[in-house]
Amino acid sequence: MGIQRAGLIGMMGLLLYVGSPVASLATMGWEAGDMVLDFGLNLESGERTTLIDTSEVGEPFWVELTWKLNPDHCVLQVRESQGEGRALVTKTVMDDGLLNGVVSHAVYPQVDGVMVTAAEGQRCEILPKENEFLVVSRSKRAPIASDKDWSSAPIGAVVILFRATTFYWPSTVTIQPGQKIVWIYADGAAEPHSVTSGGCRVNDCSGGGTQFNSGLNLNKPGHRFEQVFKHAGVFPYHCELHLGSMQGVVTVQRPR
Ligand SMILES: [Cu+2]
Repeated sequence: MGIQRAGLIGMMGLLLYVGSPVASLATMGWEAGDMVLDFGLNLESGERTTLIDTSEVGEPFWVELTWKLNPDHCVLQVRESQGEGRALVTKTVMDDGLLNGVVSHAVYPQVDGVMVTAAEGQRCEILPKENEFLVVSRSKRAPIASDKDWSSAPIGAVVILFRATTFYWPSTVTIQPGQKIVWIYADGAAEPHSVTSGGCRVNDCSGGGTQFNSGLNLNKPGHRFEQVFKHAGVFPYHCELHLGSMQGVVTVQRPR
């Protein structure tokens, strides 16, 4: 799948899909330094690989990390320079909880490098069948808050859009009234997707988008769309581009 589609580049024992350095992709919505790893990482016990650092970027850089990995196997790290002497310090990346731990998230304003290390005695891989991925974004992305007054609503669920034309995962979620769902783009392909309200009869999804619609704007790694659901009900949705394969349902119900 992804190998033919994304054009994987082998580097230091891992395969990764790099956005901006490939000039032909620059027009497809990718921004400098964006990177998605959705498989191909394979590190032996204690082995470390640098995903991106200042030798590539030129100067310390802002970075946003979104990931779902086995924390017992893979340790995500950043290197920062600290103090007067700008001594380099390597620290383990900690989930800031923005996405409720369903998917891990962290932002660092100025790092010298992003690395992954396999824990002692473990092999670090990104397993597609476990829905694992790692997104490294170097451009800031404001969530598209469709309902601004509610942007601080508690997160009821996080849905991952990935492996283009495949699906939303999980495709069915249940939350409580007043909670929001965050959809995250985590695919190595530069293919746009949408989150559009409305159910489909097989491939006929006409009349959708009346309740919420991201538009076909989800095409960058780490890109997000969020929607708060105030009222109980069943809310099917779909992708405007992949009608048959990308459909999901949000059920909003009061706790019993
Ligand atoms: Cu789609």
